[in-house]
Amino acid sequence: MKDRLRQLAIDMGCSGFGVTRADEFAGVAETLHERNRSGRSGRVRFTFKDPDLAADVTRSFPWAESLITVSWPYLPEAGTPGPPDPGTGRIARFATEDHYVGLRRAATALRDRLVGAGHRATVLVDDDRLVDRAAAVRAGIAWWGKSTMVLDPRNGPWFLVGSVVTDVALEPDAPMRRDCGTCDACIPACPTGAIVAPGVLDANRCLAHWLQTAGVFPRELRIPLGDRIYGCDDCLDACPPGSKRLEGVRTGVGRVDLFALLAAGDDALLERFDHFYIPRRRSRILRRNAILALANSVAASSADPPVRERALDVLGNFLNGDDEQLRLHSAWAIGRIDGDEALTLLTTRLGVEGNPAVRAEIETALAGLRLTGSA
Ligand code: B12
Ligand code: SF4
Ligand code: SF4
Repeated sequence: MKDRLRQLAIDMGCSGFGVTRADEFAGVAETLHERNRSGRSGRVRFTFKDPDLAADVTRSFPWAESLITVSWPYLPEAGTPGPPDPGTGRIARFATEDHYVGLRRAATALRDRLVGAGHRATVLVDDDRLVDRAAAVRAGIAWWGKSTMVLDPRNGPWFLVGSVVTDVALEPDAPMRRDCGTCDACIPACPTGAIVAPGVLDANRCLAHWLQTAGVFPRELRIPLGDRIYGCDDCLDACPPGSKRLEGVRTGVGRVDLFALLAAGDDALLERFDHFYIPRRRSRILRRNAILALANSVAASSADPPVRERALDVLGNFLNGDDEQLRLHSAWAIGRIDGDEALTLLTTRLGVEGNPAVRAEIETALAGLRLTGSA
């Protein structure tokens, strides 16, 4: 049966297939608890919500005997974003489209095959009840990289992971006998120093974490954010085992017109980016990200004056809008673009702004403009 399941997974497009016993993952609950205690789990919850549950599938599925784990490569389809034209933003490759669709379809086919043969089986993909990467490592389809990504020799880190938990006792595979060796390229490649030690991520410094988290985007991460609006690939781009996979990918995929994004209404926005994980489907998070990315994209380039003016126009509307959080981020963004018009926008708003946090942001932006000589 295992061979037939493997063949089905490969036929459906999976690149890796492995089996592990459904026993508790040693050390994983402790790591999750530690990340919660130290605050390194950041604000996302998922598996961190209940570490003991996430580290042991038998707590959720007392009948579980085996975990079948598959990997789903998303290059070359995911592409590469192409030149950073002013006024455009970029989406990390895992989210240029819903690459989970194929993975879920393959995992569902495995489940259906098991259920059809009279067994119990449930698909677990990005589920709070399983640490996907721990399953991939123990099922022998990947090794744990220092970036905390799991890697395989063919795809490097460029794949998603999913599992099927079942009551069939399948022959387990041996874990892969590989590791990163002396490489540590991902650690200095991270623009914010979020990989604080090999295999240890501080989510509070990770751009991918903040791009899907509500609230005020940390000031010290706003410039390193660059033109990203969702996800970050820097530690993956730097990873030598993945470099072959990056050759010949389509370009221009994942570039987004930020002006169009910021002009879109809530429904259009959430529909277009339906596959993003956005807490409580708040379009405000996407707009916040786009405001910061627009400022960085315009400020970092030799943008034509009309593009700068257009950006300041759009940001000025948000600065004078109803949403105090978008006002706050726009104040920073306008200060980042700089120039006389930026100064006028900020000074005028300060005259009427009632929210203390927004006022403070405007004052900081104005102080920055004075330092650069705009005032
Ligand atoms: C929470 C989460 C996030 C959070 C936190 C990430 C993190 N590192 O924990 C944020 C939002 C930051 C995030 C970002 C991304 N994510 Co995410 N995320 C998850 C989620 C939901 C849970 C992850 C989890 O439980 N982490 C728990 C902690 C404890 O795991 P850990 O840090 O890896 O801990 C282990 C290692 O440290 C290792 N270890 C300990 N000591 C040492 C020492 C050495 C030397 C080494 C090598 C290892 C090692 O053991 C620990 C476990 O015991 C999973 C889906 C799922 N349900 O599993 C997807 C998942 C991990 N994400 C995924 C992806 C694609 C991403 C991004 C690449 C997306 C992007 N382009 O922006 C980034 C990558 C950032 C990064 N460097 O990890 C994929 C990863 C696929 C892969 N090939 O690894 C997953 C598996 C989703 C999926 N189903 O495919 N993610
Ligand atoms: S996803 Fe980006 S910010 Fe997060 S650890 Fe990797 S390189 Fe650093
Ligand atoms: S960049 Fe090097 S150290 Fe980091 S995950 Fe890839 S192979 Fe491992």
